[in-house]
Amino acid sequence: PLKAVIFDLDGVIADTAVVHDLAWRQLASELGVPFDNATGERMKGVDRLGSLDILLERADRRYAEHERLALAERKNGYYREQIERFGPEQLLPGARDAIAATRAAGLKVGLASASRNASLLLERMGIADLFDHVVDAGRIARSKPDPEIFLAAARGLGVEPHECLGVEDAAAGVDSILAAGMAAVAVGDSPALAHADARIPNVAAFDIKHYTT
Ligand code: B16
Ligand code: MG
Repeated sequence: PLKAVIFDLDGVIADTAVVHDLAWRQLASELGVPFDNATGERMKGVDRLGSLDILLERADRRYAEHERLALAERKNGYYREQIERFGPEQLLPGARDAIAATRAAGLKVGLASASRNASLLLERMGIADLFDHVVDAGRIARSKPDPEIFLAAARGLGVEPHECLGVEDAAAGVDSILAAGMAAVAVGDSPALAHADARIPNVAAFDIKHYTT
């Protein structure tokens, strides 16, 4: 039986995908590196340095480690400037209800986010109290699509992976959930999400009854 639901943050609960995208675009334009929609799509669910590597694939020179760290830090500054102003308005429609309904059904609720800004976002949006356990990129060694982050979330919740359902908007995230031995619900209509067990257009369409009966 299902005992827990583990949500992704960016693109599922919080309206941050476009904020990340704009911050990366700003950095790309400063570096004179081309950036298109496909580049942005590939970065979803990928951690900060991994995303920078995707951006730099089209750079005309190599960047040393210390330069890469400084560029990642610069992008994070642009991102932080925006999320400092975040409040409950930036919750995606239906997100709070989906989490509350999951709790009301007697299930545990976890968060598995590649973002090191995850805790700050939960606080700003006023939903930190709704999670039984939060795992972000700062607590794990291997990023999505590796299963580590979802496995760590299950462990923190005190449940087995096969008792969990993961909810993700990114292909790397769905891969991570499935590799962890969990059922995956994909949010969005990207063809890259076709391998999930179920698909919903957005988190407002998440109905916990659908998975518990
Ligand atoms: P930060 P998620 C991911 O969060 C985003 O989807 C991804 O685009 C971003 O690069 C990553 O967090 C790292 O974020 O720079 O804040 O540490 O979707 O796993 O919640
Ligand atoms: Mg996401």
